[in-house]
Amino acid sequence: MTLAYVALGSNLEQPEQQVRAALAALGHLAGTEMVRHSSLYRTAPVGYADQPDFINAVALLDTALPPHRLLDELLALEQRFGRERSFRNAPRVLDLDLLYYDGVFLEDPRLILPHPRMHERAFVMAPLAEIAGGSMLPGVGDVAALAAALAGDGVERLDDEANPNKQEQA
Ligand code: PH2
Ligand code: MG
Ligand code: MG
Repeated sequence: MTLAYVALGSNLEQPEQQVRAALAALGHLAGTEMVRHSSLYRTAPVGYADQPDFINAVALLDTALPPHRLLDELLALEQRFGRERSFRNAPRVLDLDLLYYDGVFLEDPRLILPHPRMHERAFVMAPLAEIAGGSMLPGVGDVAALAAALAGDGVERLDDEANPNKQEQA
């Protein structure tokens, strides 16, 4: 069992539906199962502000794919959803970022693990804390504490009765 956390983001073309469809598609990747995923979050854009709010979520996958193969599958899925790349942090139909892969540390031109900026982004840490709150991730830290330090900045959890993984927050 190899656990990998993936961040999802969309702010174009009905982002909620894009993220829900992408969550379903992740569980159908070769050799991969969805373990659980967070609720959807509406989040203010970070980095390049002049664009629509995002819908973000985080998924925990159990995968037989090695890290670069999983990355290839994530990028292929972005393509299938119609992702176009214009400039850095531009609005997008679907962004899938590999956050963390089974405690692996690596850095090459295509992939850095763990994701180097995840701990400073509330749009990643809030949904991650929902599904991995008790976890201490090597190279990242105490997920709940990091998320708490960001204080949910610009992040609002959507009511999601349909999500069986939903956990009430204190
Ligand atoms: N992704 C970025 C840059 N800024 N802001 C929000 N709220 N959500 C994102 O997913 C996001 C962002 C780069 O991938
Ligand atoms: Mg991203
Ligand atoms: Mg990306």
